[in-house]
Amino acid sequence: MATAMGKRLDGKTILVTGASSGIGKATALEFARTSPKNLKLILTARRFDALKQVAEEIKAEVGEGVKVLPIQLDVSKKENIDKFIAELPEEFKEIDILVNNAGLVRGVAKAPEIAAEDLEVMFNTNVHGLIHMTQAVLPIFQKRPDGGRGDIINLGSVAGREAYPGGSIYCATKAAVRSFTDALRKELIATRIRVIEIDPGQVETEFSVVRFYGDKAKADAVYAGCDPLTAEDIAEVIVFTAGRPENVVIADTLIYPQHQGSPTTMHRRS
Ligand code: NDP
Ligand code: 8X3
Repeated sequence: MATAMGKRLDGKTILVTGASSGIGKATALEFARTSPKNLKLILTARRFDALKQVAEEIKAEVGEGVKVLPIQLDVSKKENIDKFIAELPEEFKEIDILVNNAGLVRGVAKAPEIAAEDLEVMFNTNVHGLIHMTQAVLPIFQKRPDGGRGDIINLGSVAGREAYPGGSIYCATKAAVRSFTDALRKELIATRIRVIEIDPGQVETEFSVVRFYGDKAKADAVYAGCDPLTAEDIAEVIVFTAGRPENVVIADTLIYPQHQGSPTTMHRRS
């Protein structure tokens, strides 16, 4: 029997950016599990083979009720996003939920040692990409009655609330996401468009492997003696926010694992 949340999500078209791993992949799977009878999922990332694998996992788990469209997309360039929206197949054009999840951190350098390339990649992906995608999808929402309908779910971070040494650029990108999200919610107040921010603390995904440029040992050390959140923990929160009744907006969230109290306040088992 379908849950109330499953019924509310039934028939929706959902776009998840950064769905090839971590939180994005888990979110795609969680949406499919929650509403397995009639759902459309558009999954994007740069790694197309990984997206196809996610599509296969969803099909194996829930069957044919969830239609998955994997599309290769680098969100860091506006022209890619415009082309992607323009070329969406007719049956996937009416997006109802946008999960702006694609994002990354590169390095732990402190000024003046921050590489120009890392600065550009982080801002172009986490900030420009999220804003360009939001601007590309909003007109679809705004064509609907009552000023518009749809959900925009942005992945911020605890790092956007409290900056830490060695994370200045990543923290600045997530602070920018927070400001943009807050302003957007206010700009859309006369519509039925919900604007939602998800701010996780420490989640074990490919995030730290990317931060340390592929050095798995350094990434593993980040989680040593801790019980970090899983991608599934955050996926459940994302799907919960999208699955609320239309008049309920979970505007903001902060999700920690038990051992964490801020980006730098951690209890580690000795
Ligand atoms: P992962 O590295 O596991 O996943 C990141 C996803 O973003 C991948 O699917 C990656 O796909 C995609 N991505 C990166 N760059 C681009 C790009 N230019 N264009 C399109 N897709 C891109 O990390 P997480 O799942 O942890 O991260 C997801 C989000 O959660 C990020 O926004 C991150 O900042 C945020 N977050 C993570 C936390 C953590 O501790 N892990 C805590 C708080 C927030 P591909 O490489 O195939 O392009
Ligand atoms: C990821 C959380 O604290 O590693 O957004 O930057 S942190």
